Amino acid sequence: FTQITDKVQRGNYAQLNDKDVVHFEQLLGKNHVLTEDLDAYNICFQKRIRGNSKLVLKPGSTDEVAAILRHCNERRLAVVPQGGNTGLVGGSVPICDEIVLSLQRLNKVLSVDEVTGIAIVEAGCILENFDQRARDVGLTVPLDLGAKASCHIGGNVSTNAGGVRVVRYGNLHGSVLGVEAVLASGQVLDLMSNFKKDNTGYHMKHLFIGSEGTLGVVTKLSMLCPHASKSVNVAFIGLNSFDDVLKTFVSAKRNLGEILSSCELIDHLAFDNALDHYKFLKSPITGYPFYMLIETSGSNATHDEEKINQFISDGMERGEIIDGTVTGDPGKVQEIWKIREMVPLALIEKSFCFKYDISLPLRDFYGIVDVLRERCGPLATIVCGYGHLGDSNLHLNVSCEHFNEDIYKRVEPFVYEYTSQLKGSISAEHGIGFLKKNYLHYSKNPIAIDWMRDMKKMFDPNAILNPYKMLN
Ligand code: FAD
Ligand code: S2G
Ligand code: ZN
Repeated sequence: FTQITDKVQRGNYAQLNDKDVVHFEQLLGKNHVLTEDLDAYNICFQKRIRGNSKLVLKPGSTDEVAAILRHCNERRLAVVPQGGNTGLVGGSVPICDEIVLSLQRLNKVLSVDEVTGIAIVEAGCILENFDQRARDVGLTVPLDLGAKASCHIGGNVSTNAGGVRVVRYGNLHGSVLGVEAVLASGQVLDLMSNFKKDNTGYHMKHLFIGSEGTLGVVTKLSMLCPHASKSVNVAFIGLNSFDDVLKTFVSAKRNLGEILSSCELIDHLAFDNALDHYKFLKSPITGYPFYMLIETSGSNATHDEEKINQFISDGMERGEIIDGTVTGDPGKVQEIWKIREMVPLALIEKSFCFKYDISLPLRDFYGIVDVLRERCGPLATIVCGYGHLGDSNLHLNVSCEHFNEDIYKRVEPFVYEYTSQLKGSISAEHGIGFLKKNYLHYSKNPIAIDWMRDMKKMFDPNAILNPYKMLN
């Protein structure tokens, strides 16, 4: 563990005592109050942070969440809300000894209406389970990311997660219709809505989308789920230059239009590393500097296949696409998506990696990878880039055997300064959490940060919700 948490001064929160534990056991029942074997809740996904929580609480209802927060607020006990604990910015684990409030038990899909497309779901529902329930009635959740088997929809809302379908469905500010959240005081704020249109005053649901557990605990939400597409095709193509990648992206938007549902980029270092690390991965093509995964989702297979095949052959004719494969076979589609999904895991598993999740102007999307490769030289084992080209969201990774100051000084704050100079975002989709809070000012001006602080004080005057995160 890079003991980055050692330098944190514990806030003046109360210490948990036996009376608190008894109170929670009476409230929740003993088996929903954990005081042992808490590593899974204390350690973040990337194993970079180990908190020191002595208590994990698993409420089974909104009222129980409210009762927990009322008690913690009165006692000034710090709390970290936790979903699937797949977050990548250290936002979901304790930094000191905060109580972990796990939403695991609030995991029901309450309703999915195939006529209106509106689903009502509890925050602790695992994304993949939610999507399965939606598919049972011909709908799908307008969000898909590599962590779907573990992340919760409440965690997705709290981080305003992006994923691989934003180019088609937009982000959660558009598809979430309403939320129910419990404030630090224990007050339940019902902002649920079953309508796309509800212009009655301030649109407060947006405050909880992306607030990373610092303003309230999301317990329920309503979401507009599109119809699952009858015809899904994936093109996996090899290209020689980033210039050709951009041209191909423009052509995809122009010639695939309304059926385009994903446009992902993988550079050869990220691609080769994934195939080298996971022998089960099978790729129809290899040996190119860049790969694009372009997915279409439509309602007419014949129409779609014609369009995507035309798109590929035109791109090859212009020499922008060198090689590629197109498939609508569900098994092969899965196989190709698996390559993209395993890219980040291969990097995390292989060695230490500095991870950057940044929004950059599309023309500058990849330049930073070459610049960093130059800057790090032999200090880095891999400097690679992949991500959501369709959203101008690059995932830049600098890998090295072990964390070392030399390389750290070459990448930070350089990456953030570079991003800020291009007016990009230092966190495109993963949020700020604990790991990025010292860099917030690269993407938010001081006045905006002051207002964020004022809002935090208004919603959580005792600062018990997810302390040490997002704001210094
Ligand atoms: P957690 O990690 O448990 O928590 C995340 C944050 O939300 C924390 O601050 C926590 O306090 C807060 N929180 C959680 N639940 C609640 C709640 N109910 N109420 C209030 N606050 C809450 N992210 C992307 O955006 N796009 C991707 O493509 C993507 N791909 C990933 C791939 C892999 C392999 C992995 C491991 C992660 C990936 N992520 C991605 C990051 C992560 O999955 C997302 O941030 C996800 O939304 C986190 O959901 P979670 O339930 O695990 O939340
Ligand atoms: C992705 C996952 C984690 C990372 O693969 O889309 O969001 O940064 C990322 O590699
Ligand atoms: Zn991503």
